[in-house]
Amino acid sequence: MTTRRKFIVETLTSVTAAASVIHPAGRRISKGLSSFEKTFGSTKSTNKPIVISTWDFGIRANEEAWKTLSSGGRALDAVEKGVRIIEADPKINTVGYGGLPDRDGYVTLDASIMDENGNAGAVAFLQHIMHPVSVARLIMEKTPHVMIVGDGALELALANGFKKVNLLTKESKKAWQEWLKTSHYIPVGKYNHDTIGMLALDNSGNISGTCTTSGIAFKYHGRVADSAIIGAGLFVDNEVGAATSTGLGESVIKIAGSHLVVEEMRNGKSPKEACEAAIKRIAEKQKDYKTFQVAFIAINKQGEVGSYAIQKGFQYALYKNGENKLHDSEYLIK
Ligand code: SD4
Repeated sequence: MTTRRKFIVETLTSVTAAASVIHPAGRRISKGLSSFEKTFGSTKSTNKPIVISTWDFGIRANEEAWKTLSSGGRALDAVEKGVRIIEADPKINTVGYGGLPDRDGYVTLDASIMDENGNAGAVAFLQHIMHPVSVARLIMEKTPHVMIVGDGALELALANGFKKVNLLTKESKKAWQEWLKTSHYIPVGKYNHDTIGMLALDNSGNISGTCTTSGIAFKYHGRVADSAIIGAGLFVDNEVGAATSTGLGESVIKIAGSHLVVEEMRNGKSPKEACEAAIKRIAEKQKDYKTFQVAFIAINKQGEVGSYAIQKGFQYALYKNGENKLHDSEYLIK
């Protein structure tokens, strides 16, 4: 006679066996588990909530995001609030207010956001608004579109209560005037980038992400790069995970970087392995890859994280289990 306990164990074993396949790379991956997981919960350990973001200023952004996450809030709210701290900081000259201008002296901002339902919003070539992340969210939630740029985005923001501000600080203006003396443009500089990308998994198990930047300093007027492009600088698939990037945006766009990272996770790779695969794709396809920096960070549904960069020096901030720490990323060029 089958006891109830034995029946449950046997049922679980057969459901698990039926629902798991061995990936060619040897990792056991979950396939079609959603009804199983709905009934019995995840078979893997879960670190929730968790937030990860790029560079050392990610520590401060994580701190803010954690307030929302630790009180049971939504990952979408957490990532928006987190990166707003960096957007508003005039001392950070790569994001939002205080960002270095383009070659003509205009500060133009790019941002994107995605929620757990696959909704996406993006804004590019936006001037005079301190919080492009919130404009991206506005576009996602209040318009039928994914991306609005330039004057149209500014008009939309102003009509929805955003304030018009001068984003060019004294310091950034001075740096631009200094640059004008030579007008030497080095978009491929290894260190000319510090975009903030942030990914979070909330207590409900939902993932959201965002990416926001003033882009590469002294870029062409009108230049838009990965941070505003869904699939390049940011991608979230709540069934699998999320990824975001920093570094030379043109390079990331050419391989649809963040989407590639998420697809690699879907096919069984860990977040770190997936980031590494995307960096290796750049190295295979772009001959000049040694001359610039690109880095990805990623998170999966189980709350595992990872990162990989082309060059040494990339760091990411990770807040989990109540601890907020800066980590050195692994990288390709040793
Ligand atoms: C861009 N990915 O615009 C961004 C650069 C970056 O701080 O990381 N900027 O290409």
